[in-house]
Amino acid sequence: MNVLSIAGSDPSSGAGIQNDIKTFSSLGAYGLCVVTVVTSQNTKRFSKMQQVSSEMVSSQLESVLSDFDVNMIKIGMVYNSDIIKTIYQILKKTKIPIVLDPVFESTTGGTLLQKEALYDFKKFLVPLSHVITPNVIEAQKLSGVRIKSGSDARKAANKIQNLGAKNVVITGYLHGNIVKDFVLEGSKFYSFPAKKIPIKNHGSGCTFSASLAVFLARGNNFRDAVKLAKEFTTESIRNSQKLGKGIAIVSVDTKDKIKKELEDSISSFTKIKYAYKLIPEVGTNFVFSNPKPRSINDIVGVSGRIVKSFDKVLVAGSLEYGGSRHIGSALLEVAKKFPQTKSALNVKYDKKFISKAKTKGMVVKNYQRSDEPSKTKSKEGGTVPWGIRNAIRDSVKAPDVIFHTGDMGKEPMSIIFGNDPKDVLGKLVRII
Ligand code: PXL
Repeated sequence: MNVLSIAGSDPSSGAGIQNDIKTFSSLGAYGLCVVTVVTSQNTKRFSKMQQVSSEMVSSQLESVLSDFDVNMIKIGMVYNSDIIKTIYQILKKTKIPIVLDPVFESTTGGTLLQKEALYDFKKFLVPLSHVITPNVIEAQKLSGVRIKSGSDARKAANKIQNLGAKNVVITGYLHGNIVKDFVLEGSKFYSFPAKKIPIKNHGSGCTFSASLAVFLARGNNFRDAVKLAKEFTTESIRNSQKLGKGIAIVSVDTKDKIKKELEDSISSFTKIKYAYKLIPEVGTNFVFSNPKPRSINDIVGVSGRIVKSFDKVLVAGSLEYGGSRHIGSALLEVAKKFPQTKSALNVKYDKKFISKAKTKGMVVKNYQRSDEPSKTKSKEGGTVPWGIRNAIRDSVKAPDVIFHTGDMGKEPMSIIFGNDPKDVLGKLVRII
């Protein structure tokens, strides 16, 4: 998945394109970037800035858009009308969804959008956006509505939507020690409250909009994407670090929910009594997918494998998107037909497990590796998808277990499928 950030450079790497690229990468997306402005700033003060010429902005944009398949675009600091119009000329016809993050002023007091450019910002960029993510102050500037209550926020969001934004998220409305994000999704208005984390930080706005871009690109519905982005941002603030002498910088190297849930279940798996006996010679992988995976890069797995050493179970590697080719591609194939299936784990084939699964009413399917046509056999990585496709060809229900009994030099194997890692583990525990 490729996500493009069009934004300013922040040498402290807390905000701007540096933050965006780190956030994209942390969430498993490939980050592209077009620099609009170079700033000099640190955690204490905002010093200077210099615009990148419109020729260069437009040439950068054309370079990436003509080469990469871009799934989502995030626009951050654009500074003046010249840059706004340059971006507009190139993006006005694009079908790529745009997350527009209006950034007007930095926490350290720097001007990120010239006052006289607000008119063109509203006229040209707001209508291009799939979603716009102002904080309360920015929402007030865009709408002219003073926000002192939830109903004011609703009024402001409606006004911003009338400028042409499809959806609006107003972040950071503070009420006591609760911070609320207000969402106008089409005509639906709702809010997400959370406890305020009392850390003055640099970069949380960029983190929210950049992570929202990834969660939307992953195919989450709008409400879920906003919720996930909020959780990710909250975590990045909670883990923020005082790296310079001034305010803390958000830490976006936090694990997302998919990785966390998988990590918990892997830990539970390793604690199963005699777990080492479940691990085949080629090792085990445990995977968990984003909704609607397009490739194994949307699926988290252990970058090495889960292996055994005598009677110990070792997790060799880290949790990464694209971390498992084998089990990842098996899951991908099942998810094409049964989208609710999002997690899988392979274990040693054992006749007793299979009959137990059948007795318990599970959906058990199998394929014969020896039936594989030479066409897919000769294709690198073609065996698993072929086998899984075959196994579930006539199935009207999502499979719980798919197994094969091996072939010349190929170890027999079972794969357990479920809606999430806990579901998979639950099934495993019932059949062993
Ligand atoms: O957080 C907003 C922001 C965006 N882009 C750049 C910035 C800042 C805040 O400092 O410097 C380049």
